[in-house]
Amino acid sequence: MRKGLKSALGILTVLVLAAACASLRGTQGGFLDTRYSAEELDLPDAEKEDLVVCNVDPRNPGAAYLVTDRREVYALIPEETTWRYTPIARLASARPRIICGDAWPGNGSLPELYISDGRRLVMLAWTSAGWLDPQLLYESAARIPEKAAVGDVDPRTPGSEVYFSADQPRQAFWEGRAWKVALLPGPPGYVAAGDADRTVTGAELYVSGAGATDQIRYDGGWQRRRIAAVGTGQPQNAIVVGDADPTNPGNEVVLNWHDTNVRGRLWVLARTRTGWVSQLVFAAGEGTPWSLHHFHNLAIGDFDAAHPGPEIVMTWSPSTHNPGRISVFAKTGNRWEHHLIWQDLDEAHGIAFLTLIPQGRPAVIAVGHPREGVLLRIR
Ligand SMILES: [Ca+2]
Ligand SMILES: [Ca+2]
Ligand SMILES: [Ca+2]
Ligand SMILES: [Ca+2]
Repeated sequence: MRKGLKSALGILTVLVLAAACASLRGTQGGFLDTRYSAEELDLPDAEKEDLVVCNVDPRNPGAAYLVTDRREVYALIPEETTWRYTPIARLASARPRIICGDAWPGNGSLPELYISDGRRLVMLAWTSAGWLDPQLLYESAARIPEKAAVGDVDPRTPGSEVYFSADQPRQAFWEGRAWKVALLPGPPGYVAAGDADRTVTGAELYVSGAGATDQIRYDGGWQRRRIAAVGTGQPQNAIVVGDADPTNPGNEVVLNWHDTNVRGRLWVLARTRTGWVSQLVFAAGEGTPWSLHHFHNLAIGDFDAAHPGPEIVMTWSPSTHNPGRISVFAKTGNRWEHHLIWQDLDEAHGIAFLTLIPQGRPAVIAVGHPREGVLLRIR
């Protein structure tokens, strides 16, 4: 990190620490499911694009990492009654997306942060010497539109690789001394990596574009095949792999989509004994005058004990920007339930599950525009 920036960030940290002392306020109106409590978080005063909860820094287990439109990456560190936040890097792009995973052996089994930063894919890693300068993994001619994905999809490399899409889907992998990037087959799309197919050993890659979601795996060569044709004609906004459906063993692929004049849809793709099945979980705007539905990020976790098994949480808006909403989707028997648990005037974008230390209580943290951050817990 350049010296001038480092000292500027140091001064900023002190100011931020002072401001954070009075950080907890009651939620300022808006809708909230009475089973939950909400804390409005005093976070960096910039549009918050995305966040991830990650044990990237062993000094701060349970910390969240935030990227803003002011090109900053912050560590958000939960403390007894407040949150401390501190800048850790400055990047190039105003619309970054962030994920966490372990694809770099240079800091052992600690995970790293991978940020789609405009046309660049960047790694932020903590080592025993501190935060490394942002490492450029790839610079693309085309924009890298969404989050990268980390998973051990390729058996030829030890451990996990990083996947992303620009003009085509690509794989970045650490080759002992340097990052290498290889092309994957087929058209680009939003990517997710994980083990959602028990008939294929290990993790698979999922690439989802307009009206088509494909599985990519390595079996003596890259193989790509269609598993769903949902979201016809329009791009989706998020895709994740996790155990979303308790009635189907193991993980599923969850994705949403929206575009102008299209009613948003949330889908779960499940590999059953007989093949891939697409389940429509939520169709926003049926029977309403709304024509725009911006679905944002998704996360999967077992958060709410009122539902046995896991839940999906999603940030979205019933119109172009606000209000921001958080919904929970949970499957009981054959039925997907929808609970709108939070709504406020600010837009909600990034969302992640969190375990509050030391209480060990589960919580959901969400951030958005123009400046809100909210922490939801079960009462
Ligand atoms: Ca590592
Ligand atoms: Ca591998
Ligand atoms: Ca598998
Ligand atoms: Ca499942």
